[in-house]
Amino acid sequence: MRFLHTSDLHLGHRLCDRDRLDEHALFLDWLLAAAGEQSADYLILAGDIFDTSVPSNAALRLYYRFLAAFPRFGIKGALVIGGNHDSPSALNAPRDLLEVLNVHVRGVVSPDPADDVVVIEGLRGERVACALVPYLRERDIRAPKGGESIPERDQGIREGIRRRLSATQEALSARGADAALVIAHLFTAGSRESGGERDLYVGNLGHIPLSDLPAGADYTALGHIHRCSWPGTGVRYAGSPLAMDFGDTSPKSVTIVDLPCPHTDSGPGGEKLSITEVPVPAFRKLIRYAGTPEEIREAIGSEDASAAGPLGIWAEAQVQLRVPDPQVTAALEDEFCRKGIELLRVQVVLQDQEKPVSGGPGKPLEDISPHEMFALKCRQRSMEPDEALLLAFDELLDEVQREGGEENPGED
Ligand SMILES: [Mn+2]
Repeated sequence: MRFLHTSDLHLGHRLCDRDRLDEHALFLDWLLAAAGEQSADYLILAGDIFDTSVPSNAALRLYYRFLAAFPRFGIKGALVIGGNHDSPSALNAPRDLLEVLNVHVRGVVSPDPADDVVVIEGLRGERVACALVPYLRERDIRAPKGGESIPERDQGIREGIRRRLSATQEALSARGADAALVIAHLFTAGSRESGGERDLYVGNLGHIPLSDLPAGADYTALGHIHRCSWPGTGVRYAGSPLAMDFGDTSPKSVTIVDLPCPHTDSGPGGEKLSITEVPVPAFRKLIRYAGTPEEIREAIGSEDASAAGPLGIWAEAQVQLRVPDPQVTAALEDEFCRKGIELLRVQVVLQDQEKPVSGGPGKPLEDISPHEMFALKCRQRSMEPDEALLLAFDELLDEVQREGGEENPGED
């Protein structure tokens, strides 16, 4: 059976307060066509469907329009889970309705792990058991305990996740299908993250050793990490299909998976698991220009905005100056504009101090999101925040906001 695996769509995402709906609409159209061309049976959306827990109506409309178009492209259905950015209850709300369209959704884990295993059938009668494991929050996996130290709590969370994933494994084997698939939104220790950096993530709810993932899965489709990567055999992050920030230069793709179904399959992929990448075109280029004003001018001089893609270029400039120059932002904005490049953010770094002194072109403090501010503060300390650190920050922020009941009262 053939799947198209993607994740971290972040529909409704805004960059420097500019909405990216046009980009997402082009991407979803492209995704439908790509799935059709590749003859994918099912789509896997491994979490972070939306960027916020209260997506705009425009973002919701994109999502539903996309799901409703499946029959026109020969797509049989989809497997959708909630990520840390999604509201578990909002994603789950249309669950029964979407079931009619063969779209299986889990915004939050069900009390019984067996209820999160869906068996889908292929044309040749092959049966694939799919375990849907949405992002696990502490309340999903254990009862809160008072008076715990931070390491005790961390330990408790890890054990809770381990228990849940092992129950998922049991539920999968109990189904006795021809093949098994796990879809999860979590942060697992890949080879690059092992070692010293690990301590960085203590307290991170999603940090899970590979050995805790259900071992009986023929393929584990992950979401959460925005760079396409494969921490283990048959375990894969498809990565986000669009760059999420100016610093994200990793190549973007969606993953095609041919899952062998030993008793029945003579179709594509044959007896072996086969994984291929389909590159996602850049509908809009995001570019970070860093250097002195002269260096930046030179770099944009060779840029051809008209060849960049249907939506052109959005740029960020990190300008190095020896002495403060109040005119520099306006002057650069002018030059970018003449090149047809939209300059969304200017950061000035005074070379002696190595500290950016502004958050954006005339941007008031309240327009800077906590995520942006954290990244800005890291850079002020000459540390480029990597994705793992930003994810950990987002999770902590999410936790703090939920505990404080600041966002979405009544959200569960
Ligand atoms: Mn994400």
